[in-house]
Order: sequence, then structure tokens, then C-alpha cells
Amino acid sequence: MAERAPSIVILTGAGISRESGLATFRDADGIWAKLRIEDVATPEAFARDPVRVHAFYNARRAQLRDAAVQPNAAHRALAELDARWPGELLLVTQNVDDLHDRAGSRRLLHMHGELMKARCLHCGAVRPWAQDLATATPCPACGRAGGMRPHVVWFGEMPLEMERIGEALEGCGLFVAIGTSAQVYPAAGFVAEVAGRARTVELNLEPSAATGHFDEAIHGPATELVPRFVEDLLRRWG
Ligand code: BV8
Repeated sequence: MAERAPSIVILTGAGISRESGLATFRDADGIWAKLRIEDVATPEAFARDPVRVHAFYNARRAQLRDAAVQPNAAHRALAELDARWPGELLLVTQNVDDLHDRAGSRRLLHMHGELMKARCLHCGAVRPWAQDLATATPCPACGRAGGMRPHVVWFGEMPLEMERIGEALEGCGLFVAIGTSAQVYPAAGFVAEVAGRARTVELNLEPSAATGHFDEAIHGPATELVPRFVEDLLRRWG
């Protein structure tokens, strides 16, 4: 009897969007080389200086609206895998950009939230938001001003849908990490959670902090590695 296609969990990070023109966080030209996490990516920073935090996210949201920023071959390969994989599959991204969504991935979860959404602190409503956001912006749901924030997960905040991620990790037979330096938890700890019961593969430009946990680590640009990896998977199981 043909072997069942394994359930796959894919974790992506900023490296998969690098070749679409979006900066990563920890590369030499990365976001944290110019700004401090404590100043722009924590709830304390937002309480202390909401104008500065909104400016940080408004600049990144404006970059996403730039027609030059498009999903690349790696995003598109993962969307094809999503469409054709006969088994269970979940793409968990740490990225807040919308390139996986625009590439067509459906079984997709943004564990650190989404840049193109805003959340109201007064009523909790989450709405699509592609333009600038300011504290004075009234919430489209409850009408109150002063409570709109980017719908992203800051340091010290709980990532989204952790239960659903835990279930997917529990049952997966293949775990693939793509374009992440494995410096941010809990995402960086996923590979250790599945090691021993799933085949684990790292596709990254260079070895990550967690490379030693992976059965296989292939290094190079995502737009080269990911289409080839997907092709091999679909040839065997598709
Ligand atoms: C939590 C959204 C607990 C916002 C992000 C002290 C106080 C509080 C918390 C902590 C603490 N100490 C430690 C922690 C935990 C903390 C943490 O891990 N800190 C680190 C810095 C030590 N984690 C948290 O706070 C998390 N929450 O722990 O909650 C809790 C428990 C109970 C109740 C309440 C709370 C929340 C973390 C989420 C923070 N938000 N982003 C925004 O985007 O502005 S994290 C941010 O880092 C992004 O999401 C990013 O995706 C993520 C990880 O970075 P990477 O994606 O890996 O990107 P990076 O640049 O690092 O690496 C890129 C890689 O790509 C490199 O390896 C490079 O080689 C490769 N690459 C480059 N080019 C290419 C490529 N690969 C392939 N092809 C290429 N072309």
C-alpha cells in the first residue's frame, strides 16, 4: 500500500522575504541594526511613544504597498505545495508581511500578527489596514479614537494561535524551517519539540542558531532552495 503523505509544518522567517526587497531583522543591513527592539517593538514602547511606534509600522506598511515588493519564487513554491499537497500542511510564518497570502498560500498562520491589519484596544476588533495608522484614528468598529495599534505581536506578548501550532507540531512528520535565524522564541524552539518524531530540514542562507537540531540543513538563497525542495516533495508524493 502506498505510504501516506506526511503531515508538514513549515516555519518561515524574514529571510524568505529578503529577495522580495524586504529587510530582515538581524542581517548586517537588518532592521535591528538601525533600531532597538525596546524602542519600537514592545507594548512599553507603544505606551511610552505611540507616535514613534506608529511611524515604524507605517514605514513598513508603506513599503508593502510598493508595487516593486512582490511575492518571490520561494513564496510561490510554498503556495503551489499548499495547493497540491495530498496530506495535512500548515505554513506558520513569523513574518508580518502579506507575501505568503498574496502568493496564494491558504493553510497559513501568522503567529506574530499581520502588518496589513489594525486592532482596537477598546473593543478588540481587528480590521484590514493598508494605510497609515495614528493614535487619533477612530476604530471603524466602535468609533472610539486613541486605541488603534498594529495587529502585530510585540516582544513580551503571546504569539497568536499557539494551540493550533502545538497541534500541528504534535502530528507532523516533516518540519521545515525557511529563512529564520532561530533567535526568537517560542518559534525558535519548535524544531526541538518535533526532533526525533519528525524529519527536520533547515533551508537558510547560512546556518541558524538551531542548525544543530535539524536532520538536514541546506544553505543558499530561498528562491533557489525552496522551489527545488517543493519539486522533490511533489515528485515523490504529489
Ligand atoms: C513571548 C512582530 C511570552 C513585530 C516579532 C525578555 C522579556 C520578554 C520576552 C523575552 C525576554 N527574553 C526572551 C524573551 C522571549 C522573546 C524572545 O525570544 N526574545 C529574543 C530576542 C531573545 N519572545 C517574545 O517576546 C515572544 N513572546 O515570549 O511571550 C509570554 C508568555 C506568556 C504570556 C505572555 C507572553 C514574542 C516574539 C514576537 C516578537 N515579534 N515580530 C514586527 O515584525 O515588528 S519577532 C521578529 O523576529 C519577527 O517576527 C521575525 O520574523 C522574528 C524572527 O526573526 P527572523 O524571521 O528569524 O529574521 P532574522 O532577521 O532574525 O533572520 C533572518 C534569517 O534569514 C537569517 O538566518 C538569514 O541568514 C536568513 N536569510 C537572509 N536572506 C536570506 C535568508 N535565507 C534564505 N534566503 C535569503 N535570501
